[in-house]
Amino acid sequence: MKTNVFVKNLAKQIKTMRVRGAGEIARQAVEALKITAVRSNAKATDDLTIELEAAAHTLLGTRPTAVSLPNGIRYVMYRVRDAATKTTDVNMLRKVVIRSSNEFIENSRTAVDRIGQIGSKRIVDGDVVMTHCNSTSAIAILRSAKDDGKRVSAIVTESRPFWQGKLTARTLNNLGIPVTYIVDSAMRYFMNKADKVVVGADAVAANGAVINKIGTSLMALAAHEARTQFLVAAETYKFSPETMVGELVEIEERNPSEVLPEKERRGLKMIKVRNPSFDVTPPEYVDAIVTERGVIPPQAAILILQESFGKIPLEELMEYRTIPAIEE
Ligand code: RUB
Repeated sequence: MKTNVFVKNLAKQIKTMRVRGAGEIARQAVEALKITAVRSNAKATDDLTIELEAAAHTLLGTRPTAVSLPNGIRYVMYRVRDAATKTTDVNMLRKVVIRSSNEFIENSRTAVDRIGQIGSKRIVDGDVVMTHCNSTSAIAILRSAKDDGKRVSAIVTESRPFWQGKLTARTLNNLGIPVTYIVDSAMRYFMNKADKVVVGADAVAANGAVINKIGTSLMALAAHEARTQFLVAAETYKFSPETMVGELVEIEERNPSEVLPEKERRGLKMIKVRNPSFDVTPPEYVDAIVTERGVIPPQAAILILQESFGKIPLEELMEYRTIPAIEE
């Protein structure tokens, strides 16, 4: 079964990071499932299901680390599969896709707002908050704290090689939050100027380990050394169910050209460039995870996972998981 053009285009945008950030990837992937259902000419529920499975497969092959992507797809596809056992009316099934997609997207946006409100309670007037990369949820905390009347300022790292720090700095600037913009390697130098660190997450493992932009674990280490509180802002759909059975979250390794352009590498046969996009921060370095359900210690991640996925059979969970990106 071929994937439709809309899904193919979105897959390309995710791979090339024109669409990026764990929450946004999930929302757009789920929206693409909805559009697939709306535009489909399928006359039978089986045919619509096959089209949706093909779209899901293409989207799961885009980027391997953000667990929000398979979790968003699971949210819709479990409901589709369940409905397909109960109806042969293709329009009914289409409605299930539309309803569940809208529900996921709305819940996701509400979750980010809730994280902002909950996380803001952890920020005190005058706090300097260090952040890394570009996380909607981490920014939501700073925005809420400002809205709550607290004077906050931020230290923002560039987040090379993709420079997501520029997006964060610009957004905070536009919110009227003062920013000190630094190179990644200055994070330890500035750590004792920060009262707190707030970062986002691409995935949270069952043991509370946090997977986020490369450099996050260094920031956690520096925070630990300086006794600076290290907070993670993560919606619960970023918690990885596979890690409950000992699976690891795959760390995406991107094209070396993002680090060193090909023309600069030409002829330098002894140089190999590595470009891991994420790293793993062990739970010992995480003080708390701010979720839309409340603030939890990293050790309680397993409880969130059991609550969210405990009733789903393992083989079903394993069916929708990120797969290595397919080069086209
Ligand atoms: C983005 C990144 C963000 C998380 C959380 O990496 O590491 O911190 O995805 O973002 P990339 P959000 O730019 O490689 O996608 O809170 O917006 O979901």
